[in-house]
Parts: sequence; C-alpha cells; structure tokens
Amino acid sequence: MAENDGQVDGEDDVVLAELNDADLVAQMHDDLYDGLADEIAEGTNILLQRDWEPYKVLTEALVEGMRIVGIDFRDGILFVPEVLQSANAMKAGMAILRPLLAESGAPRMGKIVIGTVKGDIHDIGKNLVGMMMEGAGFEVIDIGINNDVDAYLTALDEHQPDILGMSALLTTTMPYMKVVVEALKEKGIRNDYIVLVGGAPLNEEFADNVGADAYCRDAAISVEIAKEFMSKRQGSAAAVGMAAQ
Ligand code: B1M
Repeated sequence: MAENDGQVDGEDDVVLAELNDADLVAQMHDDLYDGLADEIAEGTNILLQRDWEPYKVLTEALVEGMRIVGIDFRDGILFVPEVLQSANAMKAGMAILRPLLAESGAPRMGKIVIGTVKGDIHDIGKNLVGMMMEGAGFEVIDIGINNDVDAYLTALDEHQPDILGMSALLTTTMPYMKVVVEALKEKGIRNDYIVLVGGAPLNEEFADNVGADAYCRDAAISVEIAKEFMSKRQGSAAAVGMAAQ
C-alpha cells in the first residue's frame, strides 16, 4: 500500500467529505495508488469546494500521489496494469482541473506543439504541461505519444508554432530528442522554433547535449521558461499583439 498506509485508508466506509484537508489528501494518495478514478474525481471536487486553488490540488493531491506510485513501481511492488489504473485515476482528477487551469483569461502568448517521443507512451506529465500552458494563454497543439520525426515535422509544418515541446520518461527514449533536433537542423528550420524538453530522467546538461533551448523541470517552470523565450523572441509586443488576434 502507499506510504501513508494506516492513516485513513483501507476503510470501505470512508466518507471523503467528512475528512479534514490533510486526511483527505492522504486518502486521495491511497485512492490514486489503488486506481480509484471516481474517488479521485470526488476528492478533487471536494478540495475545490473548500477553495483550494486548482494548482494546489494538482500538485499536492495528484502529482504527489503519482510520485508515491512511482516509488513502488520502481521497486517492483506495483506493475504496469496497476500503474495504468493509477494513471487513469489521475486523469479523472486532471479532467476536472483542466478547464479551471485554462480559464485564467491570460492574453495569447504563443503557440506550442507538444508530444511524447517515439517509443514512449507516458503522457501524464506532457498533459499537465499542456494544461498549464493553456492556462497561461498559450495555444497548445498536443500530438500525443510515440511521435517519430515525421510526426513532429508534420505538426510543425501544419501548425507553425513558436515552440516545440518534447517529453520523454524513459532513459531509452530520451535520446530520440536529439534525432528530432538534428532533423530540424538538416532542414534548416532549427532556429524557427524554441525547443523545450522535459521528463523525469532529463536534466539541463542533457537538454544542452541534444541541442534544445531549455530543460523544463515541471509544468509550472515550463510556463515560465516558455514566456521568457517568447518575450526574448518577440519583445514585449508579443503578448499584446497576439492578444489582439
Ligand atoms: Co512507466 N516508467 N513504464 N509507466 N512510469 C517510469 C517513467 C519509471 C521511472 C518507473 C520506475 O521504474 N520508477 C520507469 C523508467 C525507468 C527508466 O527509464 N530509467 C518506467 C518504466 C520502466 C516503464 C515501462 C518500461 C515498464 C514496463 O513495461 N516494464 C513501460 C514503458 C512503456 C513505454 O513508454 N514504452 C512503462 C509504462 C507505464 C504505464 C503505461 C503503466 C504508465 C504510463 C501511463 C500514462 O502516462 N498514460 C507509467 C507510469 C504512470 C509511470 C510513472 C509511475 C509515473 C509517470 C508520471 O506520470 N509521473 C513513472 C515513475 C516516475 O516518473 N516517478 C514511470 C507524473 C508526472 C506529472 O510527472 O511525467 O515527470 P512527469 O512530468 C513532469 C515533468 O517531468 C515535466 O513536467 C511534468 C509535470 O510537472 N515534463 C515536461 C514532462 N514532460 C515534459 C515536457 C515538456 C516540459 C516539461 O515539454 C516542454
């Protein structure tokens, strides 16, 4: 069971709405661990009704719960089918938070094409980045998982974004980012895009090595970095000009 086993979990008759905030969050970590999508949706709604900021619900209840799942997955206590259920439960919570994170009314900041690289089907982190970017006023074109070079190039050609975002969660798939960047260079279009990369096994050194513009540690930082690059690229007129479109 999850790290916080013994606090409030394991009770069939737990009424989420009767728990205080700390116990509810602990229970949600357990429910995420157990892949209980309905309970995660309910817990998410309860925290929102208690005036929790959507971002706080996301990070403290959902992302932290997934971190705990990741530890037991790594240690061979949980296996793929169980972790898939946890991922589905997480998505149930994210579906509720998505419109709230996106409704900030921020001016149009720019456009990003984002996708997970070839061979990799992890999409939760990428989806979170997309949600946060939308909330910050970016137009987000999510091209999904398992993208080869052609898929990235086609999306860039079709959508003409300012930013290309790539995600990789596996040490075996992260080198593919370099393949994509090299393809951009070969076509002479590398400098047309801000290339941002992210995913748990990456770091700044890796981003430098593959020729990306920056490594983004998490979704919130991705937004900050994207904004920074956009304002460098277009000057302070960027947000104003795009808002008027
Ligand atoms: Co996978 N898996 N998995 N898995 N999985 C990891 C990544 C792993 C670290 C688990 C472990 O061993 N502890 C391990 C990788 C080890 C390694 O490479 N060294 C692993 C493995 C081995 C595997 C399989 C090979 C297992 C197997 O089949 N034997 C297999 C591979 C499948 C494949 O892709 N080909 C596999 C499968 C799966 C599931 C399908 C069961 C499921 C994915 C479901 C889904 O995504 N729809 C899954 C999950 C859920 C995980 C863990 C538990 C959680 C990942 C996650 O969603 N984290 C993960 C363990 C872990 O990371 N602790 C693990 C939460 C998410 C919010 O964080 O994705 O890091 P993260 O995203 C962050 C930042 O990294 C950053 O911002 C995000 C939000 O803050 N970010 C970006 C991410 N992408 C970005 C892009 C950007 C910017 C920032 O662009 C601009």
